[in-house]
Amino acid sequence: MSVSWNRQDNIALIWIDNPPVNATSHAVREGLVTALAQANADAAIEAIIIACKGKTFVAGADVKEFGKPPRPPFLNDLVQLIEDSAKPLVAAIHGTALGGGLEIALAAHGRIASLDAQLGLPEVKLGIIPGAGGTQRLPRLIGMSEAIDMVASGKRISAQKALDLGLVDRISENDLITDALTFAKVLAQTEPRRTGHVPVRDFDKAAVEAQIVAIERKARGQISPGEAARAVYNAGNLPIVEGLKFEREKFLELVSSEQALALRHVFAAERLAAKLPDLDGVTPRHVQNVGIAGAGLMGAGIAVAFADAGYAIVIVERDKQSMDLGAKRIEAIYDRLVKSGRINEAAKEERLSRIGFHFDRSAFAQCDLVLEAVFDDLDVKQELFASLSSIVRPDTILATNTSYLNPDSIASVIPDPGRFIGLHFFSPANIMRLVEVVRTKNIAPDVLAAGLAVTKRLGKLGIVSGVCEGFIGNRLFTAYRQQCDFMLEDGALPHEIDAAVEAYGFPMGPYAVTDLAGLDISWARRKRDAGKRDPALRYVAIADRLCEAGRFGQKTGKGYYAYDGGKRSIDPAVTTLIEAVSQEKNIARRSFEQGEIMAKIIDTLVAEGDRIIAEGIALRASDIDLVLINGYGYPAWRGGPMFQSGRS
Ligand code: 3H9
Repeated sequence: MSVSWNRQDNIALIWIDNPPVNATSHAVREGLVTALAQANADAAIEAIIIACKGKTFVAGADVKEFGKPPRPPFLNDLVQLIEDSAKPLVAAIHGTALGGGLEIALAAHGRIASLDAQLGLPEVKLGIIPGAGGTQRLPRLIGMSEAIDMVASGKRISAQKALDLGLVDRISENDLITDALTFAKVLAQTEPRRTGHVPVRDFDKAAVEAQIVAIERKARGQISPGEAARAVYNAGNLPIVEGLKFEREKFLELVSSEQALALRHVFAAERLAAKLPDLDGVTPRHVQNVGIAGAGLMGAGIAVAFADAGYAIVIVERDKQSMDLGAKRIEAIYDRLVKSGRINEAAKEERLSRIGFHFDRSAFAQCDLVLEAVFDDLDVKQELFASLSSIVRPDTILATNTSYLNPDSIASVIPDPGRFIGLHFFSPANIMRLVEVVRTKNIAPDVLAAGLAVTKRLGKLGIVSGVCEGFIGNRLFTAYRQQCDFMLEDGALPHEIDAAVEAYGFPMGPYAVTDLAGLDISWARRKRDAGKRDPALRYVAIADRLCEAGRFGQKTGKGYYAYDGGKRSIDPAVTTLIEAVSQEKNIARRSFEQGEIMAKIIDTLVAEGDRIIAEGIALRASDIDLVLINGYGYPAWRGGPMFQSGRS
């Protein structure tokens, strides 16, 4: 039975029990309709509580039912029944109240949440808008601008923030059901407050319209955030019945759109990525105390990511000066987070208190995992791990964050390579969601499982990669950049390629990205590897020529573009340089349409993705899509190149 109810005192406790996340599947909707009717018909019942078994309140509509013909009772009708309930009704929220789950809670007459609960309307991330009243009821509780922000971003908020905004009425710090019963008894003495009848507070129309325009611009081609914002805006301009009608129609239109299909692919792909056939039933090796070697840009970001997730961290730098610099770097990251309002001063202090700074490796002795983020040089890393082997426990996991070195070569210096793993973070590590979990040659199953468990606890997306030059991500990126360079040499210009890529939905084109990152590091690598290059392969010398001219990107005021006064502009000198390179190879330059540029890029990514899968580096096509979306700005609403090509 996915819905049941019992009485406690004179309160009906309706329980939803639909693992894993109590989604409002058909049986749940049917069960709720029946339970509500029974509880309302029972003369002894004074108030009703809706609560959930398991680890969470309702986390949304059942996404597995999307794309299938809808079966009544529909969620929006059920939500209306809840609001119309003659007897006062309380939603008792623990875990997450998301999407349709929050819509149920919004229609209740009172909401109580446990302290660690999270609430949100994440529908836009699935390419849709809330379809059961969320756009109309949320602004009635928290105001127009806050509601637009929450619905269009899809972000979750904490119970405390929900209380501050007026989204929940009470927080339970003890037993949720006991506190919900107390609350329900209070509500039983009053007329139910029906959210749909609450007027939307006055708001500044011009400011909200500007907010919506900004949301649409930021969505870069994704439809749902703007549509969601406009649906919420209706709550301030239309009677609720009309607002609900518009919302429902828009929901039904979007749920079968291409973008929603692509985003559902991403949703399913993310859950699949964590499932490895050979790890079935394997318990991850335990990790709580984490050591990080090196507190440069990468190490500092990684330390913050671990501290944010509640780990205890030991950082070791090679001397006092580097250690102090590392500590300053980490503090600076937290200062920025405090300044932007993402965390408060107390949270900063608490997280910093869990990071210990040392300049002696013996501080790693008690760590469950030691991750290096030192200079990307084989000798440096081998020396580190060779010395660690005699410091840490025999079961301590050793991890490298290398981007380009072979982790198996690094592991060759330790006696037990089964405990060696690659954890390749992307920069800035406390922000970027992707982590490549590198399956080294001799890795123990519980170490690989630990890699995935740790990335999940960090709130990141771990994608398992085999060992190859650049792993999955940088290998795809290299192929993509090479294709762009071919087009430059054949007749396109940097701004044309950047414009095509940005119009497709990437936040930045490849040449703007390169200018931002700097051209010098990859130039140094090319020079170092020049001897290994196959002379029969096409080589584009444009980047080398730019570097020879001292154009290292934004930091030198010029790269693929000029940056006079920091503002990017097309530089005729670069056009001349590119044309000269084409001429040296007798290439007759031609023009490229945006569509052709993108078709070539996608074909290249798909071909490289196919090779990566054929070599067993990636497990599945959908992992290729996830790496590009989460590491390189590929627009999620397009699903990824493998999805576009029908491979995933
Ligand atoms: C919506 O509500 C529309 C309404 O406005 C209108 C309707 C008319 N449905 O993520 P996990 C499964 S749209 C079905 O690894 P966690 C998931 O596939 C919905 N299944 O766990 C996986 O199953 P499996 C709005 C779902 O603890 C298992 O649960 N809601 C759903 O890391 C565990 O998932 C959302 O978008 C679902 N809605 O995180 C919420 N959700 O093992 C989406 C999960 O067989 N969900 N499953 O692959 C989440 O954000 C996370 O799952 C959650 C738990 C935070 C809840």
